[in-house]
Amino acid sequence: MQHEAQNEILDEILASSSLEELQTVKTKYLGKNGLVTSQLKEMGKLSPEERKAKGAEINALKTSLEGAVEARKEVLEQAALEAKLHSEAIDVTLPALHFPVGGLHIISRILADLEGMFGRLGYRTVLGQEVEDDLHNFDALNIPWFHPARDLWDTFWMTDGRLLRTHTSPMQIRYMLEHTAPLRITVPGKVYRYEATDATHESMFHQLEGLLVGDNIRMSDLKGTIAEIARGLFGPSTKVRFQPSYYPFVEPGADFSVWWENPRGESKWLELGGCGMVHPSVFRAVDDLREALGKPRTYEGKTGFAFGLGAERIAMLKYGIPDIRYFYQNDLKVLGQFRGELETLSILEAL
Ligand code: YSA
Repeated sequence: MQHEAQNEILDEILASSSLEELQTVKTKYLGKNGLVTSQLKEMGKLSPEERKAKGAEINALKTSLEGAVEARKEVLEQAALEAKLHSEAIDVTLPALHFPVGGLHIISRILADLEGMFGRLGYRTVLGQEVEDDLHNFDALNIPWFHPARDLWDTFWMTDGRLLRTHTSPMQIRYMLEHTAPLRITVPGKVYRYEATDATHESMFHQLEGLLVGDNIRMSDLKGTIAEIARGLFGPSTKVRFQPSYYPFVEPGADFSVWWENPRGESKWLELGGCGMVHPSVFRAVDDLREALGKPRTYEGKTGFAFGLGAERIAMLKYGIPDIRYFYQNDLKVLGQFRGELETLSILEAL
């Protein structure tokens, strides 16, 4: 082959700009049907002397082309590697991506705090059901169907006669049906009221019920417990006030409030919940139901106290939140200010 033609092939090899292109050129000249191979096939027609000379010439061409292909391959592979490294380079000076991190809702945190405080006083957390019946939500709590006190709890009734619990108190009955005294429980959870919403009232909110039953339990035990929890929530100098109040399932009954001062200089008594000494009629109703279930009557002669706290009211008080509706409008600008660490407390699984 003439020198010029050989140089042209070498130029073609050098001009290939990718490994694929190089492979095409290689096949064209060195492949099975390539130029070099076809020249080798032609050699059969030559005389022995010519064959020798031609053979040497073709082999030299072949070696030179193979060398050039190999050299070009190395160059292209290196370039491909560099391009890949470049494209994958990490620029550590770029601003970091922002991944928003979630947190516990403020009400979940209040309930978790309460669970911790009552837990240290020996209370066990139990969960009730949100869909309740007349018997547990009202009748067994000394609120028969004709009792005017039913008006205190505007109720969402379901078409099958059941209702959305209006308070966490039905769990008092359910727990006493299954357990005997002495007992101390708290029941956190959602409750529902068919009422118009305003700055301090929602139609769905959270309560924490408490029940302690034993022997010789007195009103002073109740007052001490509530005062202890209020100070745990709002600080050691918190003032707590009890005022007589009426709940059919306690006698005597009371509402309790804490003295609330905010940075704007406003201050007032803010009601947190209701409480009282468990009414003997409630113990009697529980014993009647236990008897009907074939269980011994064990509550006659027992004494105990119960209370129900509003979790939203506590959060409003603690953080100076002026309107209860902020909690469930899900505005992250509001809720994000109260984000807490994730805790694995049993009540959180149910909320
Ligand atoms: C009373 C005596 C006991 O021995 C045991 C429990 C109770 C509490 C009773 N079951 C009850 O539900 N009382 S209550 O209707 O006055 O509600 C208790 C607390 O829930 C209130 O003090 C208030 O803090 C909160 N609350 C009531 N209605 C609310 C509300 N919070 C937000 N929105 C509403 N609509």
